Amino acid sequence: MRFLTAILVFWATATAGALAQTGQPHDAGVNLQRAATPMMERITDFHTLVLVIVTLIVLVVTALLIYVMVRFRAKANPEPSQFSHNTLIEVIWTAVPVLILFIIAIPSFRLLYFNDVVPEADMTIKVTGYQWYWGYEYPDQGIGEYLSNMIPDDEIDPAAGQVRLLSVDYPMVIPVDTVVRVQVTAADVIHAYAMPAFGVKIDAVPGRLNETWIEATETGVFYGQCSELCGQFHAFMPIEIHVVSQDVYEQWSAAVANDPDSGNAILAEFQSEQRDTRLAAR
Ligand SMILES: [Cu+2]
Repeated sequence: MRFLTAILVFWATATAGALAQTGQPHDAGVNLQRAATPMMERITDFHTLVLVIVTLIVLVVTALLIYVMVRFRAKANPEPSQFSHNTLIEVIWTAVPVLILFIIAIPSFRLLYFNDVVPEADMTIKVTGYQWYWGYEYPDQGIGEYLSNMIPDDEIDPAAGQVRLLSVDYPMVIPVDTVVRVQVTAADVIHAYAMPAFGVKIDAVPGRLNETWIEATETGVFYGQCSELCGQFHAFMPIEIHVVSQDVYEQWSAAVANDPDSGNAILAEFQSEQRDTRLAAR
């Protein structure tokens, strides 16, 4: 019992940590990152449902094993019984797993469909994976492709909120509460575009245009990583997405078309405002 309590306390602490820090991994994190899109909310719910089911199965099977080991041990049964079949039991142990699979399959297929079908999108971003960085292009806004490289360790500025191995020089930027169609491809080898807090993970394949969608429900900075082994610097091509308000997005998209650094200045200002509001709210 004390062991279970320890696990629960550990889990609660880890979840509290997740609440403090959205969009990035944190120490002692055992759970999924906190959801920032309807997609990730559904994935988290489904994960919880399956976790409950597998936990119950493990408990029932363990209890049955212990019961059998104790009740039918050789010492207590010097005369073993000779029967070999029990139709009722055999029907039950076939039917119950089938039923459990059905209970899992129905929400699973619904989730797959929700994930696969892009709702009416307000804008489109084309993402291209390269060895070893990402390129972002905004055809609707006339923003040609710009490249996004990881900031090396010796240039990381923690005071500016930069995170080692996750922060990039020019992040992808999207407005909050907007359906964004994301088209993903690659220019050399297969990469994968993954953003845990958004429930997005999609292969970037040369010569193919894969499609997914994001509808971020809160502003902030979110981090992901390439999730397909793509060579020597696979671990060093992170994805950074800034979710900003609609008018900051418009300012950014107007600025970035001419000068990417002025776009970054707008993002930095928005993030420091957000940090101040969060600190004031404490
Ligand atoms: Cu890659």
